[in-house]
Amino acid sequence: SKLHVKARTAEYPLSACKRFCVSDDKVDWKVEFKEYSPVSYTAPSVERNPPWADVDVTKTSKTLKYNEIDGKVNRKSYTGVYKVSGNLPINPMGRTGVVCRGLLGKWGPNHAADPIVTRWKRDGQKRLIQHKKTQKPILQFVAIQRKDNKQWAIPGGMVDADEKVSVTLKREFSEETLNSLDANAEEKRKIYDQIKKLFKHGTVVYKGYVDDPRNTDNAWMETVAVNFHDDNGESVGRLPLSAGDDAGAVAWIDVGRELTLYASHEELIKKTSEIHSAHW
Ligand code: RP5
Ligand code: MG
Ligand code: MG
Repeated sequence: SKLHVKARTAEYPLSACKRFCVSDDKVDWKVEFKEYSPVSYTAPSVERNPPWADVDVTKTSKTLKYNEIDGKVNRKSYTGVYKVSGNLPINPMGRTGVVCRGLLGKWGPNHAADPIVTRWKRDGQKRLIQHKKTQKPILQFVAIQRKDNKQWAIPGGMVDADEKVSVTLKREFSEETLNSLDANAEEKRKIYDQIKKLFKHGTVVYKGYVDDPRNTDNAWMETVAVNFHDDNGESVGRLPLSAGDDAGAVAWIDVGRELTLYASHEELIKKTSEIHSAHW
């Protein structure tokens, strides 16, 4: 499926590791694939055992509570109950050509949250701009250019241990798009108040598997994508943006089918344009 393509393209990000080739007809675990011999990869950043990573279950007898809330870590999948083979969770979307965790810290689902902040594109008189072809108003969303691969993306991030998704959404948006703002404490407080207000009313666009290039047979990304729309462009739509944290650049980008974005973000933005009957 379209949702599982980048997760099996040849090169694994930030490494020399090449995925074992899995053709479209061999993705499904139910299809026999005797020659399948995926490469094993755990990034040095994960092997160092940082606080955000699990123990290496291939090296200990410790078991994790898969498909459950395991202490402060949510190991449930939005896709349903996933299989566990031995003590390794199995990617519910199929083969990826890589085993172990790669760049991901958690075995099984790695939960993220994606804030999709939108406004309407307007002219100098603040009138909505319609697309010449479709006659539909054009939506804009806040995008960041990721430092790791230079691709444009929604400013999402991982849900921290014990963190509520609603908190992750605000935190990641602030860290990645407003962090290094050249504003004094008072101005920053005002900006944060506006974000808090806008983020009170979100529309869930998607919950589920993400076609992320870091996915493996035993670890994968899942997200909750929520749209926060500034309809009159008077709140967050007016904020000065400033790239911070994992972002190399930040911008309001026009929504349309010619967009190329990181992971499954094109799909998420397309769904958002449908919600608002905007140009696509
Ligand atoms: C994607 O990776 C998610 O959709 C989210 O945008 C992002 C989270 O990972 P980091 O930005 O923390 O690397 O799969
Ligand atoms: Mg991020
Ligand atoms: Mg981040």
